[in-house]
Amino acid sequence: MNNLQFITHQTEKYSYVASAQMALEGGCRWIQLRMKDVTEEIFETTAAEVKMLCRHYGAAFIIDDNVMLAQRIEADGVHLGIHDMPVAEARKILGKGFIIGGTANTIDDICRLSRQGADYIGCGPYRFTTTKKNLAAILGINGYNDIIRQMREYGISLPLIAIGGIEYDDIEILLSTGVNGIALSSSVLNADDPVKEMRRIVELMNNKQQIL
Ligand code: TZP
Ligand code: MG
Repeated sequence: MNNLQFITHQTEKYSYVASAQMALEGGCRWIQLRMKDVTEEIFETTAAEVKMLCRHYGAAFIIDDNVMLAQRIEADGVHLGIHDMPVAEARKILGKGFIIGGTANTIDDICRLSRQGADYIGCGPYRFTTTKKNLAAILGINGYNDIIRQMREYGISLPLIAIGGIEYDDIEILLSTGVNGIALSSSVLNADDPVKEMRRIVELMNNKQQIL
């Protein structure tokens, strides 16, 4: 795994699977399958398809929200939001062999995720995005600076990736705050050529420190 996570999304132009395919083709090696408002059956069929793609490209494959599905189809891990199953409970079910990520917006969220044994933290949103409904408070660069400082004070060294409305031109300044990586979706999918845009981002991230 590495320091760049692509979050699948369905757009007018692309299906969930197509979005993952383009990200992989562009060199991303960490995919989170995020599907909202779909049946368990569709989630599972799509997950099986995206898992095969990830295996083909040698990419890590994690599933949003659904711990039992991640276990059933032998994904590499799961990403859990604030209203999903607690990380500690997911860890009991999945054991140490699965990657478990958790969402945070505040230092309190990060302390909780750290205590519960998360492997990484997705922290955001950096700025407004329409990809996710019910966004938490926007952090901006100052928000990440504060959170990274507080993590150091508390001695928490979990890898933290920034998320939410991130574009290519944001990456350098975001990394300068001390965050370890980024997760993104729409800046790639809205580009004229998503594969090319992902390739550009991958090249930038490959020169940076890798996590996990
Ligand atoms: N959580 C906070 S923002 C977000 C998630 C899942 C979506 C990020 O996608 P985008 O399109 O890069 O803003
Ligand atoms: Mg969730």
